[in-house]
Amino acid sequence: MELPMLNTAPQGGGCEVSGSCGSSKGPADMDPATWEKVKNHPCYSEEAHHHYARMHVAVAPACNIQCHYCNRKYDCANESRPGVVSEKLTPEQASRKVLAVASEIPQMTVLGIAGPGDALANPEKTFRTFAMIQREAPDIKLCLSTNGLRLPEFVDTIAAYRVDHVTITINHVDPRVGAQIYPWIFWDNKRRHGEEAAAILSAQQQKGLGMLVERGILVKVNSVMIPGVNDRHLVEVNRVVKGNGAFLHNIMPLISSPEHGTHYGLTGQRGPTARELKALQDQCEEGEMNMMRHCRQCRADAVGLLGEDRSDEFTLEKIERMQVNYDLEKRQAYQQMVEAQRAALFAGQENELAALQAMTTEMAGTLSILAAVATKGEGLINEHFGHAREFQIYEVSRDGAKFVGHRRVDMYCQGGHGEEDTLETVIRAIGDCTAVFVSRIGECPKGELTRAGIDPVDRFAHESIQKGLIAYFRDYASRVAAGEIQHLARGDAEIRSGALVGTKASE
Ligand code: CLF
Ligand code: SF4
Repeated sequence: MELPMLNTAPQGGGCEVSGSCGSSKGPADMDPATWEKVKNHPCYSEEAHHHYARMHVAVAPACNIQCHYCNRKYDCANESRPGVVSEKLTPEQASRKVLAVASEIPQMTVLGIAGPGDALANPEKTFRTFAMIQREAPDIKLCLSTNGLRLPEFVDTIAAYRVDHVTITINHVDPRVGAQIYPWIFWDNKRRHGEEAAAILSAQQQKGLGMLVERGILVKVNSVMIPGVNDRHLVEVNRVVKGNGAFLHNIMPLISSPEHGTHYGLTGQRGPTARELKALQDQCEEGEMNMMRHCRQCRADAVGLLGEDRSDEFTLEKIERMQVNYDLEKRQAYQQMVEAQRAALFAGQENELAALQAMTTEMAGTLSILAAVATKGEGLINEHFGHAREFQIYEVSRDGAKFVGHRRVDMYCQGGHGEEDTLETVIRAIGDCTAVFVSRIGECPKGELTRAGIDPVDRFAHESIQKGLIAYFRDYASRVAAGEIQHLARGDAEIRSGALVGTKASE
C-alpha cells in the first residue's frame, strides 16, 4: 500500500505501560509520558471525559469478519451503539468535518476512526484521513479501533502516523468460545469458519497487542459481555490482555434488540444486567488492571463529550455551508483555561478528601454508598433533575468518590411538566443509590425520591462532583455513627426499590 505524506516528528517517549496507571487517576499516579498521552483523551482517562470531547469520522465501511452481534446495515458494534447508521465520508470530507468541529468545539482533542466497518479493513481511507489531519490540525490526537485481524501488518504504519491510542475488540482467547461469537472471518483470500477462524483471530489480536505495546502505544481492549457465552471467560481474557500489556479494559454490555436484526437479537440472546456487568468489572479490577466504566458505546460519527451527541450539528450538508476557521492558538488558549479549571477542582477535592480521611469513627472506614449525579460536564453538578438524560454513578467511601458507571434515563421534564411514568423509571434506574445530586429539582420529584429512600441533594449545585460527594459522605458517615440515620446496605436498597431487576446495563 502506498501511504500518504507523514509528519515525521519523533514519537512521544517510550511509555512504560503498567497496571498502576489508573484510568481515573491524575498526574501523580503515572509516569509523565503516559499522563501526556491520556490527560486529554476522554476515553483513556475517566477524569478527562468530563472536560474533553472526541469525534469519529465514518470513513471505513468494509469489514473482514462477522460478529454475531453485528448487522452490517448498521455501524460496527465493537465500538458503537448497535442500530445506528452513520453518514459515510471520504477522507477529504472527513478532514473538512474535523476542521469544522475543531473550530466550533475547542475542547475536541481526539479524532477516532471506529467504523462503520473496521478501520484496518480500510487502510487507505483510514491512513489518508490521519495524514490530512496531522497536516491540518496537528494538536488533535489520533485514535483507532479495530477487530485486530489485520493489526500486525499495520503496527509500523500506526506508529509512523503517531497514533498513540489503539482499541482492539477481544472477546475470547479460547477458540471454543470464539467460535460461538464469530461465524466466519475472511483470511488469506477465503472465508474461515468455526474454531479455525476464532484461533486465527485470537492469535492476530494478541500478536498485534504485543507489537503495539513494544512501540509504546497505549492499547485499550474492548470486550462485549455476552451472558452464557463469554461472561465467565472474560476474566481469563482480562488476565491475558493484562499480561500482554494492555493499558485499559472496557467490558461493554451486549445490546441485542430483535429490531437490529443481528444473530443474537433474532435468537433471543440477552445482554447483561447492570448488576452483572458491574460484578464482572469489579472482579476484573481486583489486582491492578484498569477498567473503563465510562464508555457510552458511541456511534461511528459521534461528536462531543462522551454521553452527548452533537453529530446532527455537523452533517455533510451543514459543514458545506460552515465558515471553517481552525485556529490553533485559540484552541490552545481554551485548553489552558480547562487545565486551570481542572487543577482548581483537584485542589478542592483533595482538601475535602483529607478532611474525610481524618475522621476517626470506625464507621467511616467501612461504609460505602452509591450516588447518582446529574451533570452537563466540566466535572460539576450542573444539571437539573428533570433535564438529565443519564445519571453518572459514583461509589463513595473513605477512599473518595469513584466513577462506576452511568444509567441512561428518559428526561423527566417534558415541556415544563413532569411525567409520572418517567419518574418511576428514573427511580428504578437509580434505586440502589443513597442520594441523587442535581443542580435543581422540583418539589414533586423530591418528595417521590425521598419516599423511595433516595436523598435528593441540590445544596452542592454547580460545585465539583468529587468535592460535593465527599462532603456529603462525610456528613452521612457522621450521622450514621451518631445513630441519627440508619445505613442501608446496597443489597437491601436494591431489594427495597426493585431497581436493576430486569434492567439492561446501558438502557
Ligand atoms: Fe473513539 Fe474509541 Fe478512540 Fe474513544 S470512543 S475510537 S477510544 S476516541 Fe470511547 Fe466511545 Fe466507548 Fe469507544 S466512549 S465507544 S471507548
Ligand atoms: Fe460488525 Fe465491527 Fe464485527 Fe465487523 S468487526 S462484524 S463491523 S461488529
